[in-house]
Amino acid sequence: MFDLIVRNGTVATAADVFSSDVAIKDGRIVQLGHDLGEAREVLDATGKLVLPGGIDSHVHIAQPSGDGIVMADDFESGTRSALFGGNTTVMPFCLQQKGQSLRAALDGYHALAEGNCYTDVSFHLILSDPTPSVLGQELPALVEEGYTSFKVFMTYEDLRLQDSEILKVMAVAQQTGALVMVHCENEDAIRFLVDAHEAAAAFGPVSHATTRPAAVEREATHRALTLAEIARVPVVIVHVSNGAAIEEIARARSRGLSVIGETCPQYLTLTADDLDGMDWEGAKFVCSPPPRDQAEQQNCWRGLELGTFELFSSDHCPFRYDGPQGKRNPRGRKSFRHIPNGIPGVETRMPILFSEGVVGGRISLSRFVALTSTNHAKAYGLYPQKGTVAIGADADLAIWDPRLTRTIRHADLHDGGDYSPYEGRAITGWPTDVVLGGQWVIRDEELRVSKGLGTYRARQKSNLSLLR
Ligand code: DUC
Ligand code: ZN
Ligand code: ZN
Repeated sequence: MFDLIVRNGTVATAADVFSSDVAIKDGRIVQLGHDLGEAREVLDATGKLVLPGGIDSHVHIAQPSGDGIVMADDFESGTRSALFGGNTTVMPFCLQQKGQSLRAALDGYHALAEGNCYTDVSFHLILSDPTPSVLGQELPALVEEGYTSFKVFMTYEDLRLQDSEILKVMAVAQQTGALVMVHCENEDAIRFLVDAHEAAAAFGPVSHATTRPAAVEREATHRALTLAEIARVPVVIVHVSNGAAIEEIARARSRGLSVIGETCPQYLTLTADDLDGMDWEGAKFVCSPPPRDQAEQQNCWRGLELGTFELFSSDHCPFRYDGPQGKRNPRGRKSFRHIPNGIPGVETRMPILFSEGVVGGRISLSRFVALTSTNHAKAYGLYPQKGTVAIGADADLAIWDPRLTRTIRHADLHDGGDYSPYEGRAITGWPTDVVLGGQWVIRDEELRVSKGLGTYRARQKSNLSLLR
C-alpha cells in the first residue's frame, strides 16, 4: 500500500511531458505509470500538471542589513509564501558579518530556521570578510559539510570584496569544487553617481535606477568573468538584468568559461519607470540591479528562450513599505540611498513565468520546469534527489492548474510583508496542491500542516556537466 498516489495528471520534467500517475512511499517517488494499486490517500490531478516542486535558489530570509533594518520575512513566513507559490525547496543566504566566523554566522542562521520551515532549505554563504583563517580553514571544512556555494559582492561598502579578495575566494572554490556566485555592480561608479545625484538634489527612488545604470553591471560582469577565467573556476552570475551583461556571459562562454546565468521576474516585468511613482511609491520597486526598460526586458526573455539563463530565481529580498522598518521612510532619511535594496517575489516567481512564458508561448513547459526547479538542483548539488519527477527522487511536487486565472493581490499572498511589486497583474496558471516529502501539505489551496515539516538539506558539490 502506497502512502499517496497522484492520479490522472500530466507529469512534466525538464526532458518530457507524459501522462502518468505518481506513487509515493516513505517520502519518495516509488512508481510511475498507470493502475499502480492502492494508496492511503489519492490526489486527483485530472486536468492538472504534476511538476517537480519549485526550487528557488536565490532568496533572502531574515538577513541582517547594514543599518539595522529587519527583513519582512522570517523563515516561517518566507517559506510559507514559497510553498504557496509551488516551491518545495528554497536556498537563502547566510551572511557573514565583518569580523564574524562563518561557523558563528551559520549557527545563528540554523537557529532561526530550525523548526520553523514549511519548505526544505539549504544555505549559500555570503563572504564579507575572507580572512586567511576563513579561506584556509573554515571555508574548505564547510564545503565538505555541504555548504557548497558562496556569494561575493562587488557592490555595497560593507559587503564588497576587492578583486584580489574575489580571486582568493575563487581559488578556494577551485581547490574544493564549490561554486562562486557573484553580484556584479561596480561600487566606485555607483558611489560617484550617488554623490552627483544627491548634489543635484535628485533624492527620489528613481535615482536608485539612474545611479546603477546597465554599464555599471556590464563592467562588473566582465570583470567577474575575467577573474573566474584567471582562477579557472565556473561562476554563477546572479540576477542579470540587461542585454550587455548577457553578451558578456555569451562571450565568456565562447572563450570556454563555464558560466551559469540567472535572471529574475523583476527584469521581465518591471521597468525603471516603476521607481518613479507618486509619493515615494517607487521605493516598492527598489532592488539591485534595478529594473531597466522594455528593450532590456526583451533581452532577458531572449536569454531565457535561447539558454543564456539556466536559472530563474526570485531574488526574494522582502522589506515592508510602511512602518519603521519600511522603504517609505527609511530611518527618516529622505534619500534613495537609504532605501533598503530588495523586493519580495518568492510566491509569484513560478506563476509569473508560467503565465507569461508558457501560456504566453515563449518557452516550453519542460523549459519552465528546468528554469524553476531542475537546473537549480543540478547547479547546486541537489540532483537527482530533487528537481525532477523520477523513481527514487524526493516526493516534492507542485500540482499546477494551467487554466486557473488569478490577479495578484498582496492580500492573497502569504509572506510577511505589506505589498507585492506585481499587484494587479493577471496570471494564468497557479499551483493548487503541493506535496513535500510525500506529505500533501497544500490541498486545494489550503495549508494542511504546521511549520517545521521542511528541513535543512546539506548539498553535494555541483556537477555542472549535468546542465549541458
Ligand atoms: N542583491 C541581491 O542578491 N538581492 C537583493 C539585493 C542585492 O543587492
Ligand atoms: Zn545580489
Ligand atoms: Zn539576492
